[in-house]
Amino acid sequence: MKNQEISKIFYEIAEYLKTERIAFRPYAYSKAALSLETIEEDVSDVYRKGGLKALEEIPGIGKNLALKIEEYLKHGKIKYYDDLKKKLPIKLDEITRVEGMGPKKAKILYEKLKVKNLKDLEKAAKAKKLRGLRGFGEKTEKNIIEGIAFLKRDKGRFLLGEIMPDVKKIISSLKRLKEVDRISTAGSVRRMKETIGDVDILIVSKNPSKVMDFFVSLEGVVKIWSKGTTRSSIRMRKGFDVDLRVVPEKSYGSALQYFTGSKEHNIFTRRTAMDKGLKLNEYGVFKGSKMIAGKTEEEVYKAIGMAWIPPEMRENEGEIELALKNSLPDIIGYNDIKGDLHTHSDWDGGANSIKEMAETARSMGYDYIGIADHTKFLKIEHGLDEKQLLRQRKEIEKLNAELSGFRILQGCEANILNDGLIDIKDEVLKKLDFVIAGVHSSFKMEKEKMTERIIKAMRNPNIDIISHPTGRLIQKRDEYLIDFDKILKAAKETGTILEINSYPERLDLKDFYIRRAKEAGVKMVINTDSHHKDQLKLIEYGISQARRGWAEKKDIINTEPLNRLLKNFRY
Ligand code: DGT
Ligand code: CA
Ligand code: CA
Repeated sequence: MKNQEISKIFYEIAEYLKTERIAFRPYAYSKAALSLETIEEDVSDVYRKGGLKALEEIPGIGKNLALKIEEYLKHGKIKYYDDLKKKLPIKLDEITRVEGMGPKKAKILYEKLKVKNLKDLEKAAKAKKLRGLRGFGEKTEKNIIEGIAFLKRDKGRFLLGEIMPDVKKIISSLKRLKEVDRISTAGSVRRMKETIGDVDILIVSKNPSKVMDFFVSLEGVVKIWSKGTTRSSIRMRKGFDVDLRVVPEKSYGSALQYFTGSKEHNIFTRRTAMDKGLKLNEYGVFKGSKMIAGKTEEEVYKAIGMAWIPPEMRENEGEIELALKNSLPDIIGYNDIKGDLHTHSDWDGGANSIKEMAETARSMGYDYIGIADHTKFLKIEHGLDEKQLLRQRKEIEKLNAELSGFRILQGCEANILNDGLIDIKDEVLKKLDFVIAGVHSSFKMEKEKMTERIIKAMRNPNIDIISHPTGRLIQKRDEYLIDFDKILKAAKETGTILEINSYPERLDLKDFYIRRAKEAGVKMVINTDSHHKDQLKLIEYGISQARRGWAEKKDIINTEPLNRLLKNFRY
């Protein structure tokens, strides 16, 4: 699909333009890039069917950008982009992946030190050559070195949300083969882990060589590591590997159990089987030489004396003990969410109007949506001030009057300032249906101060939800320092709800904290933080994270119908 290629170029153009002093153009490009990345249709098809006009109908794409897309579809390149690259011949996307390294800084480093890529940057920072340059101090230099180390640490792993759409496509093409009798993902993908080393797929087939021929010739395969009748392994263009195994029908359940892992979970299940005088491996459960189970996972778990365990829980965190007592928690299901409370509209520069966001939410079967645009402290995000919020309130009331059986709620995502105060006046916050507050600045505070800052916000009775409570960006930025127990205690006292943000690089709260919140009796909400209507579907990753954190339906407020949901909000 060309969408990803063009989107990547647009993102890069935005970065290049940010090195210059042009106010709005970079923003237009990144908005268009986001739009291309998230729409379902292939732009080539859109263009083939409706030409330039149809391209212009894609949200965020105007005349000028439509022409650039056309140019790429016709000639495989965009001259404007090539010219920008010639002017500044550096690996801008690589360099700006380092937390704290923006495009402007990258340009300065190229001009002063000829830094062209990550390697040059690391060398220069370690040689202490950055300090003293405009905008660089000893601290920035240290942050850059840390940022580079961070990038290296997770090398070779991919964000779940980054590759899941590809995995789904691969599975559905394989499913269409008549030679495929059964198919499932296994490994970390099936456990919905936040990052993935490689993708594992299991198949039952009477004609494995046909399946393997098809598998290694899938669209997007750039390398075939191995090809056999029971196992093949390929690399996809995005850089990740896929392992396909064909297993006998009678062992499908035990193979699935084995290859789903985790390894730690498997070690414990195998030991449990041994304690009962049984043998468990990828071929089945055996009593002596007699196979007593293997066809389905349910019968495998049953044979070793435990309840079937949802894959997201298989991390050897105590789930096996509970399964043995048949007292696993009844974790939230993928269809339990009734509405998304953290979405952005075009009022703060999101890609879609409030109405479009609401229509999409409704088409997903939701009962409500919360519009929670950024507020004024965040100038780069076009944050709304008090007046705009009140105007938006009117628009939402008007839209609601035309709707029945669905409700748009007005919230906002206000900023928790350094001193714990909120950047919007209380009398306006009071008028909204609910208020989200989050930390969007000064991430490097001391633990105690950061904890106090957030707790102070929680004590403001207008604040209902804390967004992405730990601030981490997977593979990019560590969480900020907080005393999570204190945060939980304050949340419990004040009735503040903690968010599970579904954005693939956030997944914040993460599984470990979700379990602690649940144990402390603190309520949570699963939100997407969508800036585009097509991102509403990211909810799947928030739900999987909640499942990994053993959250039940009753722990998550947006599983409740509207009337009950509203009771969670204080004002
Ligand atoms: P990843 O790929 O790093 O994200 O993580 P996984 O869990 O997908 O690991 P992977 O692909 O190496 O192996 C898939 C599953 O196969 C793993 O979750 C459990 C099982 N497995 C692999 N190697 C071993 C092993 O040495 N012992 C046991 N008990 N299980 C294994
Ligand atoms: Ca794997
Ligand atoms: Ca594997």
